[in-house]
This record gives sequence, structure tokens and C-alpha cells, in this order.
Amino acid sequence: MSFSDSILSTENTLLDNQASESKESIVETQSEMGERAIADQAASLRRAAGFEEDPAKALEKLLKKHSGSHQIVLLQDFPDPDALSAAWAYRIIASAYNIQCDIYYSGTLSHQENIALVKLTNLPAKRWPTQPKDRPDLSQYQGYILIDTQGTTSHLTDLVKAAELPLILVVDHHASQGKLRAELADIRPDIHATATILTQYLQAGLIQLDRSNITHVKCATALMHGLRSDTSQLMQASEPDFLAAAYLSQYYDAQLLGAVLQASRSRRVMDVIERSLRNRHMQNSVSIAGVGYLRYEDRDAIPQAADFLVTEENVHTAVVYGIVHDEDEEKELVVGSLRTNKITLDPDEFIKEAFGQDSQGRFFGGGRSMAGGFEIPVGFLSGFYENSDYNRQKWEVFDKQIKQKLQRLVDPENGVLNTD
Ligand SMILES: [Mn+2]
Repeated sequence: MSFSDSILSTENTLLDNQASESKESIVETQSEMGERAIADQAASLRRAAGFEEDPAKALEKLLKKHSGSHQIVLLQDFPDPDALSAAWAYRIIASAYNIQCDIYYSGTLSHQENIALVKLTNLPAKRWPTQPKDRPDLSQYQGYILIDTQGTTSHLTDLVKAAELPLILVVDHHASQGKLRAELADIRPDIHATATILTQYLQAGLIQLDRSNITHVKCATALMHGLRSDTSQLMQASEPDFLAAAYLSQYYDAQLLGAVLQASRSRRVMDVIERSLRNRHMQNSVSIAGVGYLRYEDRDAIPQAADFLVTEENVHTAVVYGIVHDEDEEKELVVGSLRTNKITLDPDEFIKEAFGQDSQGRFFGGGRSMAGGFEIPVGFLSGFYENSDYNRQKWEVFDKQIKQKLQRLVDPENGVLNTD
């Protein structure tokens, strides 16, 4: 499958090359492959991408070469703290080399913590305007940068490609998608957060952080939040993540981080969580809940509900889904999230196995360790009608179909869960 044949999904969905292999082999590979082996594999990937030298040195060379240029940085459509903070750090580093960056995402900030992060730190990421007349002229940029994504999770990738902007740099920690025509690709799946990689650049001296510089302090705080949130508050952090956190601890503002983390959930998010509790159905330690219709702005309530359901006793995996209704664009999508704390369950494989591919061979979703997501277009059946039976029937059909697909795998007889 080509790089541009991508799907978009809630959580860093990536199409990896293993997708076509049998499920057993993937599960085995995962459990047998230690951190060392993953690091070795990552190193060979970097070599394959022409990355012979120290990443920070390679980046420095690249920045010097592009000095004086204007770049657009693309994030996944629903950027998380890791993506937001890493992009900001890149922007600050790049500006020291006289490169001006604009950071864009095409979806929305939906999680209350992400909204708080952007507001409290003045994080300079912007939503891609929905009105074409408000959009920036892409010809002002000399190239684009991908941070915490390899382009498959951003609707903007096709736009910059159509504008024939070259891909200058990719910095990511998700599994490689194979061919990427970037001038420089620093893709390290052995590291658990892109914020860690950016922190390493800082530590290598690309710029010197200054404790009396308020922007530096805020950016360090954002990076700390980013790397904590991608490592389950450091519980899944590897050595480089801890070392990066230790470095950031000299610069970040603990009170500011506390304020970001205390952002409260909106009433509508609470309602979705309540619906997920009420509707959950348990089978073989998997909790499955459909939550009906949600507004576009509230779609992040779905992963939050999954985060909550997976905390129940005797539950190792939770899947929550609903139909997200986008009033602006009159389209609907089934959006779902998976959360697991079962080591032998690979969310990426589980979701690909459960929902398969569309007519063009694109998967409806995928994942990373412990988490995954999917998006299924409602297509011709889209359209919301006030108080109509149609809405209820449509939901029931999707609800039943998703349950059927999931329960096939959850069933101990033939499920991918039956691996230990
Ligand atoms: Mn990340």
C-alpha cells in the first residue's frame, strides 16, 4: 500500500507492514522481542532511511541548509500533547536557525487537557480553517514537516502534496510505514514519545534552554506533559524517556503542568462516559460500549470513556464507539477507541483484524501499544434528522455490526485474545 493511501483515525493510527501477517506470528513477535531487539530494529530502520549519523547532528545540518525558509508543520488531525509539544519545540529550535514555522492540524482540539495545554501555554498550533478563503497560501512555504505522524493521520498531507511542497523532515516514534520521501526521517519506534526525541535535540545543544525565558519554561512544561501522556504517566517509559524527563525537570513549571492536568471534563463528556457505563457489555474480560451520537467537538469523549471502562475489575480491554456528527461538513463517522492493559493484545492487529479494509484496501484503523482507534465512514447513510426513527435505526444497525465484528474476536474459540 502506498504512503498516500492512508486512513485517518483518532489515535495515531498507522498502517504497518505486518498487517498482512497472521495474528499468531505478530503476537509472538511482540512478546519475544525485548527492548534491545526493538532498539536494534529501530537502528537498522534509521540506517535504511540514510540516517547514519547522530540524529541531532543530522538535524543541525538540515536546519542550517534551510536557514531563511518558511515551513509548515503538520500534526495529526486530533493532536495530542505529544504532537503539540514536539511541534512547538521544533518551531523554537528552527527559529534559532532563522526558519519560520506555522503549525497546523485539520481536526479539532477536543480533549479538555489539550485545550487547557494550548490556552495556558499559548502553544502556537492552529486549526486549519474550514473556509477555503481563510486558509494560508501554501506557496509561501518551502517545505513541510511531519511531527508525531508519518502523514497518514492528517487530512492536510494531500493538500501539501498537491501544492508540491517537499517533505523536509519527519520526526516520529510510531512504527515505520516503509517508504517516505523525506530529506531527513528520524523515526524511532524504540522511544515512546516524540517529545522525548525533541528533548534529546535540545539536550544535544541545538539550542540552550533558558530558565528565565518564559517561552522555554512553557515549552519544557508542554514537553513534559507530552512525554508523560504518551507513556501512561511514565509507567511505560523506556530509559530514554526517563532521561528526557530528568532533563526537562530542570526547566518545566510543575504548577503549570498541574493546572493543565486539572482541566475538568465538560458535562457532555461526562454524559458520554455515563452512557458508556450504562451500555457496556462484558464478554471474556472485554468491555464493549456503544454510546450513540456525539457532536464533532466531543469526539474525544470516546477515548476518555474507554480509558474509564478499562479500569473496571476483571476487565483488561475496553472498546467504546459512537457516531460522530460533523455539522459543518454534514458528514458522519463511526469513531471508536480501544484501550487495553493486556500485554499480549496488540491493538493495531486487533482493530485491523476486527474491521478489515475498505474497497481501496485502506484499514479502518489501527493503533500503538495499549491503545488504538478506528473510523468508519457512514457514507450515504449520513444525515441527522430531528426526532426521527431513522436516526435510531441507523444507530442500531451500526451498533449491531460493530458488536458482531468485535465479538467474533473476543470469542475464546477463535479470537485473537486467546493467546495465553
Ligand atoms: Mn506520540
